[in-house]
Amino acid sequence: MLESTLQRDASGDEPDTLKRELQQLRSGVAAALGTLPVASISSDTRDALADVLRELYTAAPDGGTHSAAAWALRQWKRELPVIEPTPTPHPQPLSPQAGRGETKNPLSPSAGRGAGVRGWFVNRLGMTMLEVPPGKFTRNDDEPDAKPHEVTITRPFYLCDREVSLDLFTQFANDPDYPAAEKPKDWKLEDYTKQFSPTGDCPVQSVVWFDAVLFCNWLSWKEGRQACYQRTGEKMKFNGDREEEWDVWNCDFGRDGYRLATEAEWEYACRAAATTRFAFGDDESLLVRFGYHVNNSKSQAWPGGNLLPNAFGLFDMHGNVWEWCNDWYGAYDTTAFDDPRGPGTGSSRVLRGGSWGNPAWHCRSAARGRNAPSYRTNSLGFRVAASPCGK
Ligand SMILES: [Ca+2]
Repeated sequence: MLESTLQRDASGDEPDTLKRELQQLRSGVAAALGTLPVASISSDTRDALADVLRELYTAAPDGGTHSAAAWALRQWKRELPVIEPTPTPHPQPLSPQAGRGETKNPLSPSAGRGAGVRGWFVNRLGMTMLEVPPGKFTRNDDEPDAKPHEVTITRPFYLCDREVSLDLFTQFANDPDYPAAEKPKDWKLEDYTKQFSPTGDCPVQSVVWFDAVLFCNWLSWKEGRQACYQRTGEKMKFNGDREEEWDVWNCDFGRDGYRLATEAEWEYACRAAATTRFAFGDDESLLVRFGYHVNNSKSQAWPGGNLLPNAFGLFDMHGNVWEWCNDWYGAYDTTAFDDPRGPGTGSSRVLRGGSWGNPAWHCRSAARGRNAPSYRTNSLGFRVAASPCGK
């Protein structure tokens, strides 16, 4: 049935609602297969189901099914098929003025979208970028005086299926072909880093916001895309435990490179259309299946993709490591509800999702964290996003 479902979907003839229902069915079945005790299934059936999962992993048009199938195959200790990376980025750099209707950028979900075209891709560094469709969510930080308000994400964007790994960040920090001035200043693969991320596929942590931004620019360079982040040339003072002077950075959302998600994009993606406290509902006892937090982490971060993804196919949005967002932290702007990007300046940057060291409450979709962009600790990491095109 699943195979015929795939074939029907590949025809591209179904209305959107049917497509969504089919996607939910496929991703739900894939995840459910991963929960079955493998020993209880005959080997013939097991092989046949593994073939279906591989097909879903490679050909599903939506990231939710792709990630659920990957998770199930890992539970069954089956190798994942190799996905060919997107061969080349956009052949001609997009101008920052590139409009919303642009379809030539391969990051655009509408680019070449026809029968069987996937809403996700794997880049040349092996990172899986998932399309997050536009939509609305209700923002409410659960504080007693907070007024819920609806926020709209007007454009699709891409978000990596997992946090940036220790291996990838180390590759960046050690890249001999990249200018030293554009690399992290004080990040080192020291014992304390390895202690909390014991293998290279664990998320990097102990990175400051500036390190995350530098990584995004390196990744854009590696992938032949335009750097989103530029220093303005200005400096700003900060008085924390000691006086600091920071470079002022600008993020150009019109560029086709990699960047951090805005706080609104992050929460929208974390919720994956759920209106409950977590993407999976309100019952925090279920968090052990979706996110590493104080009850299941054994006081460390864990490899991305170990636990169940959300409906968009994103792993570890709840817990594992906190994730730096692009925004300065501030009270929510309750006058602008489309694609909010936070205050123009501030003294701390937004962190989202909670970590291996936190109780469930700090890992819920609406929970806001913050710290100075120069703050470094073993529970802070990040994941990368990319605009589809244009501003
Ligand atoms: Ca996380």
